[in-house]
Amino acid sequence: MNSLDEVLDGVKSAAIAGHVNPDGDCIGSCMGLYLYMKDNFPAVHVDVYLEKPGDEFLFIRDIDCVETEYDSGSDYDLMFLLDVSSSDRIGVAASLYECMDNTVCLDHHVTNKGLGRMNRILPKASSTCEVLYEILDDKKISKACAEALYTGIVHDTGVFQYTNTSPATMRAAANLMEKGIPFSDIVDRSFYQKSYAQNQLLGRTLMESILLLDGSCIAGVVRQKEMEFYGLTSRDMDGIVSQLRNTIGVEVAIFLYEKDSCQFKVSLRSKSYVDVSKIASLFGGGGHAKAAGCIMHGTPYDVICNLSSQIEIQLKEV
Ligand SMILES: [Mn+2]
Repeated sequence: MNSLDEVLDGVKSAAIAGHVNPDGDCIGSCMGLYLYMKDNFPAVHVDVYLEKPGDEFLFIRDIDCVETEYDSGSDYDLMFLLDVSSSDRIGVAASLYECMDNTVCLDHHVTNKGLGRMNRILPKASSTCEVLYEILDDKKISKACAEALYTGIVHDTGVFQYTNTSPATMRAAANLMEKGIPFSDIVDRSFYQKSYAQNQLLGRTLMESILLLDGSCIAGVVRQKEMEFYGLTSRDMDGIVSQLRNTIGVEVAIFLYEKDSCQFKVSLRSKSYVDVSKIASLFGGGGHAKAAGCIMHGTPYDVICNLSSQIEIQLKEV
């Protein structure tokens, strides 16, 4: 698959779907593709299915057109799966996927085994937005589409910081910048800006974090009652794990937040040599070498012990 044109040949209707709990890259790639198709393929009917995007993404054009529920009466010639690594991660359009034969998956998760009938999965790419950008015609990318794609690249590279950032990433970002997008505002508004309550919880989580494995691992936990106290939800937890990872001497950061009683969403980040996607996979999750996640059950103590023993195995291999 080298271009979107070949994928859309003969297609009259298409659905675009991202993953559960959509992040900047998921929203940016879904909206980027949606806007590109609206701008350049007006004859193709296109719908985008996502869980309600966070307020920090409201600047993206037509984000109010996102469908947050799938009506089983709607059918399509083609379904795009963007930034989705496995079928259990498809968000609101999961039941559509089950009855679709013609599916195209664009992704960069190393754990993706080929979710679509056609796949473009590039584990070395910074983001799904970068994977998508490569099959679009740059001349046909509007400013609004460029804003969406730039947002995704910014989010998945931690503002061009993580090692998944390559010269190709920078070239794609530079070309998007040429469209005259407000790049500084996009970074500030969608990535760095936090509410007062989010900062309060971040500070508290850092204060109560613990160091393990001689300081090479750090763990932070947020319980349900704390989220309730600050009036926060799961999507407000973004950024806590990367702040934990910033600690000098730490190779792996573990962040847990309680989804249900004794059920935790686990985020793992590593700095240089531990492959956290392998650890997340052991517990039924997935992701990338340096950023991965899974769901685990038990007390925070049990969960952290189970994770840290796996981390220790990899630390000893070095
Ligand atoms: Mn991504």
